[in-house]
Amino acid sequence: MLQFITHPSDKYSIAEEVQMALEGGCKWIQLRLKDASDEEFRQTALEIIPLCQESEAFLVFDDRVELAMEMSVHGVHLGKNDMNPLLARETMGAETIIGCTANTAADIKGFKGWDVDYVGLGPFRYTTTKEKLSPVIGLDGYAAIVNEVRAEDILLPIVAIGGITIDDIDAIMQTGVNGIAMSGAIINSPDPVAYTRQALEKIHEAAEKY
Ligand code: TZP
Ligand code: MG
Repeated sequence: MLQFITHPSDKYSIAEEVQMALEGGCKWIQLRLKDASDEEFRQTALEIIPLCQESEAFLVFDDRVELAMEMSVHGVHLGKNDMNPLLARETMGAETIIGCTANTAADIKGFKGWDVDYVGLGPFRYTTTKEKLSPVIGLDGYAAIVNEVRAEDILLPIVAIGGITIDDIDAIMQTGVNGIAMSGAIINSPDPVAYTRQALEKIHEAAEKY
C-alpha cells in the first residue's frame, strides 16, 4: 500500500496534488493540513472527497475526528498529540480506519489490543515535511523494530514514513513493513503522476518478493 500525504506546496493546490496521486494509481490519501483552520480544512476536503470517490480511493484525515465524522470519510490518522485512539474508536465506530503514529517498538507494543488499523512508523530519514521530528530510524532501525514487534505476535500493519523516495522502497520493504507513506518525493518530482505510478510498482514488486 502507498499512502499519499498532502503538503502545501508553491506549485500545486492540495486538490491538484491529490488528483495527481490518484491519476498515478494511489488508492490511499491522507489529508494533512497542519496549519489550516477547521473551515479551511473542510473546504479543501470538499474538493478532494469527490476525487477520491471517483477513484475509489480511501481518504483519511490527519486528526480532525469531528470533521472526519461530519464528512463521512474513511478514517483518521492520529499523531501522538491527537485524540487518543481508544476514544477515537469509541467515537467513530468499528468501521472507521484508525491509524496511529509510532516512532519506536515500544510505541507499537503500546497499541496492542487497541483496535488500531495501522501504524505510521517513522521517520525513516530527516524530512522538512514534518516539524518536531522524532529521531530518524533508518533501515537497521526498521528491521530491528519489525523483528521485535513481530516476535511478540503483533501483526499490526506498519507503514514506513518520513523522507522516503522511490530509491528507498525496496530496502525498506525488505525489512518487513507493509506499506509506504510519501509526501514530498511525489509533490516535488518533475512528474508526480509518473512518480506515483513508479512508486506503486516498486511497492508491489517488493511485496511479492519479501
Ligand atoms: N510524519 C512523520 S514524517 C512525516 C510525517 C507526516 C512527513 C512525511 O513526508 P515526506 O515528505 O515523505 O517526508
Ligand atoms: Mg496529527
